Amino acid sequence: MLSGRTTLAKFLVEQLRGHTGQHDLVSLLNNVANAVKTISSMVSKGALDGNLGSLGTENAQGEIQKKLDVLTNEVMLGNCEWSGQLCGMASEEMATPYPIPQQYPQGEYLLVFDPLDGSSNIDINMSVGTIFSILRNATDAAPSEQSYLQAGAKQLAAGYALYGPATMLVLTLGQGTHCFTLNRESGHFVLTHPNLKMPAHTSEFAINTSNARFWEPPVARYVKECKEGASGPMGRDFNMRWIASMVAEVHRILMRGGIFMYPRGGKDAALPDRLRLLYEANPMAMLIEQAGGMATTGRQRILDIPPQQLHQRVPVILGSSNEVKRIIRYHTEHDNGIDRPFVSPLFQERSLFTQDC
Ligand code: AFP
Repeated sequence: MLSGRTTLAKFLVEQLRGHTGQHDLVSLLNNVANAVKTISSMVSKGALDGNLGSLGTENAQGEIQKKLDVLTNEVMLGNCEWSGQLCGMASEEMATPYPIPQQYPQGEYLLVFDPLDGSSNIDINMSVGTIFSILRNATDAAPSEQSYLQAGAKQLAAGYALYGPATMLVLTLGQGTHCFTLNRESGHFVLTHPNLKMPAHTSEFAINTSNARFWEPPVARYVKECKEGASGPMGRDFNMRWIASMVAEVHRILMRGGIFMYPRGGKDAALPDRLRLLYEANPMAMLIEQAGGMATTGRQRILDIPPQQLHQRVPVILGSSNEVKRIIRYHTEHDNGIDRPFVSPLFQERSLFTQDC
């Protein structure tokens, strides 16, 4: 019994009424939602289906694939390839784009996704998610890899599913960010958090501090000040969270504010950035902006980045707007050379203050 509540199917028809290509986008998003329901069921079985653990293969970025990375990728392909809205798909788990098989009608949209983000958490029964983004193929020709290299500002829709205690689908079509909860009895996604608006102000930050020695000075400065709390320049105490699952992290921030950072500076010098632009940073940036937040590399709005490669990685700083603005300012000050720590000339030479005289 839905008690008059809005289902995803009804919401999509109402949001897209009168838009060009309305029926195709509604059908495509319903297919994505069906894939999400299947993935939700798969991950909820835990070890019962024998699907946990590594597969022993590597994905396009050289990361060891979990069995569920590959299985969930197949679920997304299988649910979305047949119904005529898409002309191609690309995912974290495939080195090159997937053309829609010839036996199916070809559409005008491109679907880009990470089928199981945070999958290193799956074996310990922590929250994971699926992230997706929909683009329009700019020409009538069959899409090439180049067709996917569109700035995030061109996304027609973006969203994620969070597989936590409840399965939630968070979606934007460019008119706000809306959150649906899966009713497992009826099988419907029900609109539970319409038009999310995140607070501009926050006292909660999320970053993997084990990478601190690799951070650029503006990020190190910000985190140092958060840790100084009420006794530092922030003038208030901060709290820290790190789940190592971007979907869960972004969901917390959408719900109660906060800031998430995966900035430049990884343990691997050859891969200084961690998160992927097309299927992690761009969809999350659109959702955050549509809820009143901001998303940046520190020096550039995420949604304005012209992609150069399908699996391109970028620094990501997103969340409550006041804090994101502060970090952008720290980057600007650093780049202009005006945030250098003050060093007293008294300490430069042998002096009264040195211990070795
Ligand atoms: P996996 O999908 O390989 O688990 O990576 C998850 C992720 O891309 C993102 O969801 C997390 O924010 C981030 O990596 C966690 O990175 P750390 O392992 O450095 O904490």
